[in-house]
Amino acid sequence: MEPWAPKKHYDDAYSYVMKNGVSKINDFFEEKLKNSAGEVKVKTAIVGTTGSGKSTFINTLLRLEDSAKGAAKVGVTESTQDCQRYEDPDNANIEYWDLPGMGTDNFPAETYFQDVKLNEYDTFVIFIDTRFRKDDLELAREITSHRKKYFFVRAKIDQDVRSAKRSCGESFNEADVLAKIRSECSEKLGDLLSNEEKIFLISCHGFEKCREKCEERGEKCGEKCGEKYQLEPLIKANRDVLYQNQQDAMIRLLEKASMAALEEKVKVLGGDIWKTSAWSGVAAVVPVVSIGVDVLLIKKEFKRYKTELGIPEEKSDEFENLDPTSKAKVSLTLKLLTEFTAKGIGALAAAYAVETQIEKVFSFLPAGLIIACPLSGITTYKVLDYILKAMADTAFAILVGVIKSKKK
Ligand SMILES: Nc1nc2c(ncn2[C@@H]2O[C@H](COP(=O)(O)OP(=O)(O)OP(=O)(O)O)[C@@H](O)[C@H]2O)c(=O)[nH]1
Ligand SMILES: [Mg+2]
Repeated sequence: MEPWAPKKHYDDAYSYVMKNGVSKINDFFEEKLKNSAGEVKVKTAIVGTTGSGKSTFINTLLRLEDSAKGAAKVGVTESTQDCQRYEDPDNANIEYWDLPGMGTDNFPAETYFQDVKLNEYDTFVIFIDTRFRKDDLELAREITSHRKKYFFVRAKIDQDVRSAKRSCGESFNEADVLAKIRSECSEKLGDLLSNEEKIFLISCHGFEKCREKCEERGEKCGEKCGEKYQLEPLIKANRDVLYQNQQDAMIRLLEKASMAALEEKVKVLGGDIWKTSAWSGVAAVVPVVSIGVDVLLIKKEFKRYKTELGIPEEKSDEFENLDPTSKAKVSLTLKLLTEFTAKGIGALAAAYAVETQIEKVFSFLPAGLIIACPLSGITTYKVLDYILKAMADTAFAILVGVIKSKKK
């Protein structure tokens, strides 16, 4: 499902193209991506086995005690019964969803993905505690198959460290214990893990104790504690992916709006042609005048299409920043104007037959002029139609090139 973005940005892009064509469209997109992509709503699902510490993590994120008002419900027995939404305290457009644990009677592992609508989320944090279960791996596989990003959290590390202390006695070494857990996680995840940095060994309880101790000493070292218990790196890694999702969603929205507007604009310009051509036909009553009028008219329309569609001048800064395909198209299209001598127009028109349009030109003309008009009117129609098609093709190439560069 597409992340939600305010419709205002679609409308802005549509209006921009209707007004300016593709002129400086790169700058317009850049500005939107830089200043407005953060308004796209993105969602992270906190998923995994029941009792693994998902709700506790949410409370740590919200900087709330488990018992505080508005905190996620935490408990030694199955606690979260439906999907609960929480806002990131630093960015209201990032939502964390506390999901019910997987593998209970209410949420069996087999149907978990459908039951909690996992497809609606942008990223996933998969929680496990103590042991890896088959279900955890299945869940990761399912998420990967939907091309979504996930992070693995091995929670309650404080418990592991305490247990190791008991069992190892003198030989206890915390760093060794953590390294062993990390390597066990990598081994179990195998090909599901592109990179070991996606595993976070966290402890919300450890973090909270660390922070309390700091405060007792009168120090503010929340970030340092967050680093130690891996909450900070997890939040940052997840935010980086979400930021990219926001950028991607914004560019898709801008693409949709600008393409639709450009199509509309070309349609409107195309609709004008028969009227313009018919007037050129009227001038053909005095045949000597007709050729001169055609050339002027065509040159005038050429310039109008160029402005309306926002085709840049050759050698301008905007032109220099275009991709090679667009540059070549702009050069070719602009060359058409210089080639427009009366003879050139005739040759062009002859090469470009649009017989189906003849009736349109005829239908507009007053009955008495029909005999005198066809040659000039239809020729003008064909030429303008040809020019507009070339110009529109160039404008679309510019737009596609800019969008492509933003999708990288
Ligand atoms: N030692 C320790 N215990 C934790 C930690 N995080 C959570 N717990 C405990 O684990 C138990 C389950 O925590 P929850 O946060 O309710 O787990 P959950 O995954 O939300 O559970 P469900 O909603 O039932 O799926 C609670 O008793 C928590 O206090 C931690 O970092 N260390
Ligand atoms: Mg819970």
